[in-house]
Amino acid sequence: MRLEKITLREIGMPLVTFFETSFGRTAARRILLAEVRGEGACGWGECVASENPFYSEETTETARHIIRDFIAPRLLGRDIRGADEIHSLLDHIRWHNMAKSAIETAAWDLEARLHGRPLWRYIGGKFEEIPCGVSIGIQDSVEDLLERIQTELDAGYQRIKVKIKPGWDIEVLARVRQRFPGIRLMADANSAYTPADAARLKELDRFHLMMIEQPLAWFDIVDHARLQARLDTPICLDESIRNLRLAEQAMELGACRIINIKMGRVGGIGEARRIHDAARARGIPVWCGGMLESGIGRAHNIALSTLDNFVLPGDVSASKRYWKRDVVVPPAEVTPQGAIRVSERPGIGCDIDLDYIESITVRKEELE
Ligand code: OSB
Ligand code: MG
Repeated sequence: MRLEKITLREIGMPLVTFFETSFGRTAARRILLAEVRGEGACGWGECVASENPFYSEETTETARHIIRDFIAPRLLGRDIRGADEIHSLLDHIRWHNMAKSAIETAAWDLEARLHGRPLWRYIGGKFEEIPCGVSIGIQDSVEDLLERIQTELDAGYQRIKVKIKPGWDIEVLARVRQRFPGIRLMADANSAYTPADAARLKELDRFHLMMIEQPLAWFDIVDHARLQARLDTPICLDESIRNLRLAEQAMELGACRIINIKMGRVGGIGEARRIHDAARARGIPVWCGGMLESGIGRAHNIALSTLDNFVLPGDVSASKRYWKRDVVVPPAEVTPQGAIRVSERPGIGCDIDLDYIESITVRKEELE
């Protein structure tokens, strides 16, 4: 397969409602989309980097720079065996996994389309329907949070994730549990705690959470292992899992009992699948995280979630929770039972609404 052209478009999209984590509030996204052309067809990928370097060091802007100046020159015009080779071809570039993933996932879409097969089948997926959960940000009041949870439960979502941070944790979870005693509930701290908070985190055991996600530092594995030894609640790692080796180390040290896989964070579908396989071999379940994606990144997340160790509901939810109008047709839709049914169409399984994308594009670059 030969990649002939990469078109980068940065689009601006306001969120339907703001999203707040322990590191800040987002009201609108600046999303970098990658269109990769080769062998007479096109594939699409999304860069999940945020506008700011608060979740990871990458931003929409650094990703554009890395793709334009390092990734595109390395890949364009080169004969490659397929998308699966891209990860190793980019190995000399340290980190910048989200920039790499934007191009690698687009190449997977292209390759699946060239074979006339849905991406999820092409990568070896099994589930035709994926279970969906939602991630609910920090709200202005606990009342607002309880109302949001009720809305999502009414929509059918199978598990609720709430964001926590010191001061928005024990009391909040106590009220959530009081109102919703039996729901599948989990909490994501996005690295808001330190090992000195271990006693406070231990108190969360009484809420019978499915897991607590990334309580400690984003670069840390050892302290998570120490914390996991003290907690009954399973720890799920998100930010700390940046490649296969780190995932293996986390599992070997007992730093987590569950892994959140985000293809953007690990550099693409190839590495995401390797982590998935390594976790399965150790009996560690995984689920697919979200990064407030447009329909393109969402479609990739759906495809990844069909691999057979994605046994827990992920953060892949309906487009309409994020966008008034999505960039793909049809947008991601969730059944009243809280599931997304996969598409049998080639590639990521939906049409790209190019007219709409062009209308919200604030910057475009064509690399050949
Ligand atoms: O930690 O999973 C996270 C959004 C942006 C950055 C990090 C995270 C999140 C979410 C939202 O939790 C998941 C989604 O609904 O897309
Ligand atoms: Mg997280």
